[in-house]
Amino acid sequence: MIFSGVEFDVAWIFAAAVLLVAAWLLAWGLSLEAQDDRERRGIAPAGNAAVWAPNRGRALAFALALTAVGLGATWASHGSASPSPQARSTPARTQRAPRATLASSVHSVHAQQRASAARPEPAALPPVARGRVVRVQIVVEDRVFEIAPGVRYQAWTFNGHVPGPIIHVRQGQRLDITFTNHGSMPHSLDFHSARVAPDRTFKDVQPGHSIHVSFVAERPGVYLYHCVTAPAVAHIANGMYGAMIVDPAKPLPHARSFVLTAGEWYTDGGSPAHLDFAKAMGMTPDWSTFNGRAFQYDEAPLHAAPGERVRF
Ligand SMILES: [Cu+2]
Repeated sequence: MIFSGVEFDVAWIFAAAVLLVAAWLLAWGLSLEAQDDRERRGIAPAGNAAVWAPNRGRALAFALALTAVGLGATWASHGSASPSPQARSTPARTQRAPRATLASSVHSVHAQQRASAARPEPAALPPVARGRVVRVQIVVEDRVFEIAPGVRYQAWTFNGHVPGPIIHVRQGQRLDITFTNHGSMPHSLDFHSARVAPDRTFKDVQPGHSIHVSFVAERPGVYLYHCVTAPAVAHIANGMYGAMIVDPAKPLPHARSFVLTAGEWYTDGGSPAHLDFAKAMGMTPDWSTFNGRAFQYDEAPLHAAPGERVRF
């Protein structure tokens, strides 16, 4: 909406209405108090409408003034209500994403992070799955999510997250994995913890199809699993990786345990950003992250008690 050469949108009209009502109520409350005071001091008779009329007038004037001040202050701090037509027509892909270098302003990154609505990816190691056979569902989904404060990326995900789900089993347990591809191209799974024939188990799964994989976790350790569809670099760089923890048959001493999966993002600067394959091949990431998103544990740190054993 254009008004006197200035653009307003619905949010501004709503804000003005709310301010007006709030200011009116405040002014009315003040005038009621003043009236009470007059009555207590015997200046005004109770319930005299003649006294109320000027009070209402003053309240309305006060409300209008307060609304004008509120809108003016908001305008001054945020600028125009809507982007200019020129700004709207500027292609988003021409905006460059910030690089994760020391040259970046720490203050500006932190300020952006505080404005971020994304929740931190859980870092706590989930308990070991129960039973002789552990059933795991992994679903491929294309999803846009925030890889750093203010930076959105068109990712290929396992179960909607980067990294994929933490798989925690004990040595000797059998995994029974159902892998479903809801993505837009063929994908696959490669478990470094599995000693199986890769051409049979890790084959490409077409969109809309599923595959069933089963193997025994024979060796304890911390393993990568990832999509291995060619070019695997692109699939991993787009988010298709996760961690699998195989505890030794004899349990380790109890510890507060965290999983921090390192990852790198190579962005083309678009919004949402896509993979810059040349950057990936050159190993020049824009963002290096733990559990998919830069700075997420800065404001949601991992906690441990003094003297507590911690395992990463
Ligand atoms: Cu893939």
